[in-house]
Amino acid sequence: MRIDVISLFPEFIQQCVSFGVVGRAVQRQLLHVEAWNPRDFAFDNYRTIDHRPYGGGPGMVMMAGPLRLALEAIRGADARPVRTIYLSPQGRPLTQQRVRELALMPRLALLCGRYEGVDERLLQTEIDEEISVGDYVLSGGELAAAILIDAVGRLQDGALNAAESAAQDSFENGLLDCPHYTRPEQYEGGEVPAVLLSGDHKAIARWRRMQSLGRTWLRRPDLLDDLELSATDQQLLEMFRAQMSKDGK
Ligand code: 4H6
Repeated sequence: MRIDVISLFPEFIQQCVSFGVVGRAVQRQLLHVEAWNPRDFAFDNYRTIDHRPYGGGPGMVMMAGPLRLALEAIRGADARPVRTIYLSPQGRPLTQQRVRELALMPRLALLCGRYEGVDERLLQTEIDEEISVGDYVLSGGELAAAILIDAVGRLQDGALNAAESAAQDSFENGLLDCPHYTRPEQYEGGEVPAVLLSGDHKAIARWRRMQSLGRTWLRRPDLLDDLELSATDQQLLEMFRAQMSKDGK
């Protein structure tokens, strides 16, 4: 997969994809990320890419012209079709479901806004999809783009090793992850749940499923609305609730 990013801070984008799982995917050539500076497509000697907003008001707006030229160069850099995405607070909230779909595309082009954003006419004519990474405001689209690249990059075939693939099952199944424990057995008075030390693999799997269900119910009940729980899952959730009221938590 190839991802082109239009950003006033191309070095930041390159840095973001140089570590961990995604860095490894880039090294293995499962993922290619190219960053483009709109200033390189400006029309004047000052390399101007922004201007004052029509109608007045504070701040500046990124001009359509240089961004269109950048996108044209990006399209020409590879014959495969490109899906163009603008990262903004006005976008549709990103979900793991959409991440899975985007991860299958041959090419993405990500437009990172700065200042007050981008001239609406560029968005109307050049952008396929507007995405938000959450209901909060960032000073630029770069971190949002980095989130999207990370999420789709780690899903490229061969990016994750066996252990990492297993670990992702948790959110993939629509539930929150269960708690995890490692050495030492006693830590600052906190104990490891006895079942995890029992060696009873079926009991451990049941406990983890119960914790996943219980935590989703407590923290993200909205996620349960989208699921059809099996009879076993409903029982496990009942057990979680019963234990909670017993423990007075
Ligand atoms: C487009 C339009 C994405 C991009 C405006 C980007 C949050 C998200 C930006 C802006 C982003 C998200 C510029 C508006 C700075 C605020 C860049 N913020 N902003 N939730 N900021 O995905 O001022």
